[in-house]
Amino acid sequence: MKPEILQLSPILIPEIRERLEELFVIRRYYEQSDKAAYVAEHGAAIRGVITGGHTGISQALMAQLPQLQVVAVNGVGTDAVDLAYARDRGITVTATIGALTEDVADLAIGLLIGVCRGLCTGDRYVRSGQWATSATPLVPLPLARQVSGMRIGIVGMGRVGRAVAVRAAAFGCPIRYTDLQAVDVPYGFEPYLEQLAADSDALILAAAADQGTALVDSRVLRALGPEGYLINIARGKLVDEQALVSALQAGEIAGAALDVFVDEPRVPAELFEREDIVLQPHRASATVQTRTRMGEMVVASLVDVFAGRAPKGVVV
Ligand code: 8YV
Repeated sequence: MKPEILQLSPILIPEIRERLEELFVIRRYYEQSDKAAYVAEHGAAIRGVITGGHTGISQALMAQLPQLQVVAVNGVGTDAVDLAYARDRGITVTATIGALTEDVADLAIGLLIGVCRGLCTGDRYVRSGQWATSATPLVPLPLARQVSGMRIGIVGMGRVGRAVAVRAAAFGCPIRYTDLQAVDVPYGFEPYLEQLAADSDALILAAAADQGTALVDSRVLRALGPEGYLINIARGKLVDEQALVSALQAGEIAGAALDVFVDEPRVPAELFEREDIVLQPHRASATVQTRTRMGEMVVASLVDVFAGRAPKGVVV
């Protein structure tokens, strides 16, 4: 009998979907309008869960799955999984560690360039026909901010933080970082985030959000200052979003580029009209290549656990 899997978020790669269908009975929770009734009907037989990094799984849902052996996170963040509860119940939690590092770092740099060079503003300007009809087409938009050589502050020097640093270094950017402690990297460690912000032209958030606290508050934003940019490719909850909106409105920082938000897919409406902002719908890992690798790791985790083998990427 094929093991039954509750799938909490979609997988977009057809080959991975086919493989999952071959190996398991897939119960698509995310497609159900009456989720409680669906779990009441199928919960007792579920042995595995597939979820996304942002979606995670609550203790309440795990509690309705008495045979649950494994939660395979199709992502690297496990802040939305109740890990303590999973550990107590002996449920294995895996993540696609290492699979998405390069893509997330690529997008961090893309966002940095995007906001500093006003790429989305320029795109809108051309598409809307404003350039063609401008009285001064040779000076179409205000001058942008140079990226090469910017002082970059990285928050979280894990896999993604390091990959961001390598890329930023190639742009001739001096790099400093903060983390819980100094790690073995050729960049300067700054224990205080506020100080790092004060010493940076752009702050790039690449930290895990397991503590659930908003590290970037109004003080950090003020320290970043009116010439400073905030880039977030980690988790929305690392930032006090209202403080960010206020800081932008007051001109306390120069701009922000965000792939993640506190209450996705809801984004503060005050951000929509601003030209000093670049917004993305949480898609830093969303390339065919990376999502294929991630999907393969999810399949392997489930197969390994059901075969009694230790899977890769075990978090708990
Ligand atoms: C994914 C993420 O978008 O890895 C994470 O923690 O948030 C993202 O890479 C997500 O997990 C896709 O399901």
